[in-house]
Amino acid sequence: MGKDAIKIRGLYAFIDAAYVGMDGVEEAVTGLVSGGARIVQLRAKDAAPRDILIAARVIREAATRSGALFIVNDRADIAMIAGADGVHLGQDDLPVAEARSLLGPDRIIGLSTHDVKEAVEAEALGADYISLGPIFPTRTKKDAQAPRGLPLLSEVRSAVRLPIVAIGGITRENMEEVFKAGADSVAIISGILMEQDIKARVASIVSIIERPGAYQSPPW
Ligand code: TZP
Ligand code: MG
Repeated sequence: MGKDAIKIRGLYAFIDAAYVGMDGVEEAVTGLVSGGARIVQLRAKDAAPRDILIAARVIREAATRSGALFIVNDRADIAMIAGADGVHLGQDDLPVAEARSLLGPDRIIGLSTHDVKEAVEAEALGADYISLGPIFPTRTKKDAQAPRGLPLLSEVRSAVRLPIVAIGGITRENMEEVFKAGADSVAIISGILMEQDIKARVASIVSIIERPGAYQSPPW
């Protein structure tokens, strides 16, 4: 496990260009980190690689100033060039081994999973954390698979030691049951980025997560 993977816990926040636009990246990252986000992922599905790189550099600076981890979605090359802390790969992106050879042992590699088999494989492949989802219905991911539900999250929790980032339809209101089902971290996209005041929403989520006893401690 990369040395920073242990930091994959609590809120996993996003800068998703579908919500904030490429022009809104700087304002969004400022809102997220000033609200207390410790992990931010850049997700820009429809942007050109050179525009993703520009956005990544903006986020890199803001994340460095605040000490947050910065993860780039899909693109190990852009993660490397921008000096991100890691990359988040889908099942059809570069294989973990190839991304690892690009990024080296210390960068974080996350892998999207949808069932127990993929989760166990991800661990064997050397991923540092997995995402699991969609837990609930979501409108953010156009090609999302059917909602997995909390029982599957608990099954995956028993099957792997890696940090689990639960994703899909998670909100401030339902995140506590997601942690209780075994998530180490909750990914929340629309539940933050559709808010008028991103900073206030993040601060509110973080204060709930940090309340003593609000969720189970990671096993590692
Ligand atoms: N992967 C599985 S569900 C999802 C992704 C990227 C979208 C989650 O977005 P939201 O708005 O938090 O439901
Ligand atoms: Mg992807």
